[in-house]
Formats: sequence, C-alpha cells, structure tokens
Amino acid sequence: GATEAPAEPGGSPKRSRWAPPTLPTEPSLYDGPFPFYRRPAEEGRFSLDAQRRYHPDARQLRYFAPPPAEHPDPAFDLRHGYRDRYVRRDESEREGLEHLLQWVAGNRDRLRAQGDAAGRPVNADFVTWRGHLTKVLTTPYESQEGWLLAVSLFRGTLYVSEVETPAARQQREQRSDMLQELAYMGYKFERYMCADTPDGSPDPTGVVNTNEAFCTVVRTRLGSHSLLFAGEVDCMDPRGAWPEAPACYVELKTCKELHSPAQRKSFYRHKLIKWWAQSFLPGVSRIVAGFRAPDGSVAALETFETMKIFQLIRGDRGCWKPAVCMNFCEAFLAFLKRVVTEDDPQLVHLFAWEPGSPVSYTRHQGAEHVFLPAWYVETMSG
Ligand code: 0WD
Ligand code: CA
Repeated sequence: GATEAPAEPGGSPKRSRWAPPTLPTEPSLYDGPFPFYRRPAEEGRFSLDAQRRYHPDARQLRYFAPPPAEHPDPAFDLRHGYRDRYVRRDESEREGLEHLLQWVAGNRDRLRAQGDAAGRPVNADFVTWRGHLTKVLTTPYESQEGWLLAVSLFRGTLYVSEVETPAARQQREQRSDMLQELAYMGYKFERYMCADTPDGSPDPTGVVNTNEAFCTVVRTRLGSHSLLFAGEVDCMDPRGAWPEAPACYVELKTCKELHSPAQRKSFYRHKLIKWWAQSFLPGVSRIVAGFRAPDGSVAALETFETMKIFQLIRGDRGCWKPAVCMNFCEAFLAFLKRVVTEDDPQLVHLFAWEPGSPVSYTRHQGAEHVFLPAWYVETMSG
C-alpha cells in the first residue's frame, strides 16, 4: 500500500504546493459552551468468554458487590494470584473492530429497520470502540502519547479503528514485570468488588482471565454526529439509584494512594480526565476507585459520580475542561466527515496525532491498512 499525496487542484507548478488540511488541538480553540450530547441509550450487549469467543448476550456481566465499609476489612490483597492464577489475553492479536462488527452484523435486520432516509444499512454516522473516542476527548490535554486512527467510509457510515503506534507497540512488548503486576492488580480489584449473580458475594480466589469481557453497545449524538459505539463494562449495580442501563453500570479503577492535597490535585488534572471521558461517553454513572497502598492492599475506596466530576475540578484554573474535550471531539468528527468522502471499504485514511502537533492524515488505497473484514462487507452489502 503506497501512500498517495492527495491530488493537487490546479496543478500549476508555480503555485505553492497544496497541503492537506490539519486539525489543531490547542485547548483554547475549543473553550466554548458544552456541545449537545444526547443521553446515551443502550442498543445491545455482547460478551467474550474465557477463550475470547463472541456471544451475543450478557453472560459475562458481573454485579457490583462492594464491602460494607470504605476501608475493606479484611484487606484486599491485589497481588494475590499474579504468579499462578492469571490468564492473560494475547495482546499481539490485533482484533480491530471485529467483535463490534459481529454485533452489528448480528443485528443488521433491526439496524436496517431503523434505517434513515439515506438508506444506510447502519443508521449512524460513526461506528467505533468507546476507547478510541476516549483518546480523542483527552487529546487537547494529552502530552505523552499520540495515536493513529484508521477511518473508512462504507455505505454511508464512517468506521474508526485504532492502529497501534510504533511507540505503543514498543511499550507493550517491553512492559516491565512491575507494570504487568500493576495491570493485574486492576483486574484483581474487580474480582474483590464483583459477584457472578445479583445477590452473590465476590469470590476472589478464582483465576483472573483477561479474555473475558462484557460490552455494552450504545447509541448517542454529539452535535450533528450520530454515534454507535461499544465499550467494555466492569459491572452493574443491582441495588443502585439508576436501575437502567447504561446508568446502572459501574466502572472500577485502581490508583496509587493519595497522601497530600498536591497529589490529589495532580490526580484530578492527569488521571481523572481519562476516567471521566471513558465513563461519560457511554453514560456510566459511577466510578469506584480503590486506592493502593505500597503493600498491594486497598487502603480506601472512593466513589466518583461521573456527572459531578466537573465540580471537583472547577476551582482549579489550570485544569482540564469537559467542554473543551467534547468540542474537540465534535470538531474531529466533522474533520473526518470533510476528509473521508469516498464510500469504499478498501480506502483507508490514517489520522495521526502526536503531542504538540495538529492532527494530520494520509490516504491509503488497498491492502495494508484495510480493516473492514471481507465477511462484514459481504454481509452488509446483501
Ligand atoms: O486489539 C486492540 N487493538 C484493542 C482491543 C484496543 C482497545 C480495546 N480492545 C478491546 C478490548 O479487549 C475490549 O474487548 O476492546 C474492548 C474494550 O473496548 P473499550 O471499552 O472501547 O476500551 P477502553 O475503554 O480503552 O477499556 C475498557 C476496558 C479496560 O478497563 P480499564 O479500567 O483499564 O480502562 O477494557 C479492557 C480494560 O479492562 N481493555 C482491554 N482488555 C484486553 N486487551 C484492552 C486490551 N487491549 N484494552 C482495554
Ligand atoms: Ca476498569
């Protein structure tokens, strides 16, 4: 797959070379009123089992079952089982949009029945993973990690799929044992906080298998863009104040214990932005954090209501703003619509961003970056 420079309109050699448009990411450019964001509605659910097999049901959904106090007693040991009770998903297996597309294909009759005037088989402007949108939302404030997003227009819908950057790949392949244990501790925390049945109790003695996942598929709208995306959800609260999905879902997180107001401020500035973006997008109403002590135990639990996070950061002038994140995302989606106009699953535009630069793109025809599987194109063309 060769990279083609976009056509040069006019083509006069005397004129300065046409440069493809880019999208700036400075926060000040997006500091306006919060854009319209429709309350996300759950369209469907699916599960991935211990062998990473797809099931069109909620068999992997777990139930929030926290301890009675904010200081778990007996203490959770997050390191327990790391050496001998850990089955890790093979992360070199690039799945792309595969499982989400399986859900779309499996629901094509219903999606078609909701069809719009444009006659699209999927009545949405964008189909993607929630995690990809989280990265877009946090872009104006991100200073460490760039991203690469592949985009194809197929039968009126833009599909967005992440491509691993060389830097991310290197990080993944060279991840230290300490970082791997830290990742394990996050999954282990889920085992202490969730039960397999609505009235059950957690059984933290079992195996942690990161192949297993429960995903919700939600539909929403940002400004003029209709979105259909899926996200992995940790559990639902059968006794919560919001009984309906997706508000009933609870996101579980672990974080290093905070000892000072300065540490808390830094946590609000750098970590809470990611937690907020991830849960706000699908309408998950609560995030429950377990703060890790140096010995690997959970020193305290703290609940963050997603819709109240903006109140925690409002007083800090140097902090991120939810409106900037959402306005940037809206502008990015408009940019995709403007650039990707040829309906062709074999044509891929690769949008690249690195901190300190604007978003740019390259155009690729055929093979190398194509990400919509043949089976999907076939199924949705019928
Ligand atoms: O193969 C790939 N390139 C990717 C696959 C990249 C990103 C995600 N995925 C898959 C995940 O395996 C999962 O099935 O997509 C699904 C999750 O999508 P999402 O909800 O859009 O992703 P995100 O919001 O980034 O992550 C949600 C949770 C994570 O929880 P924390 O609390 O750490 O944010 O999904 C899990 C993880 O538990 N997760 C993954 N699990 C296995 N492999 C991965 C991954 N690569 N990424 C996230
Ligand atoms: Ca989580």
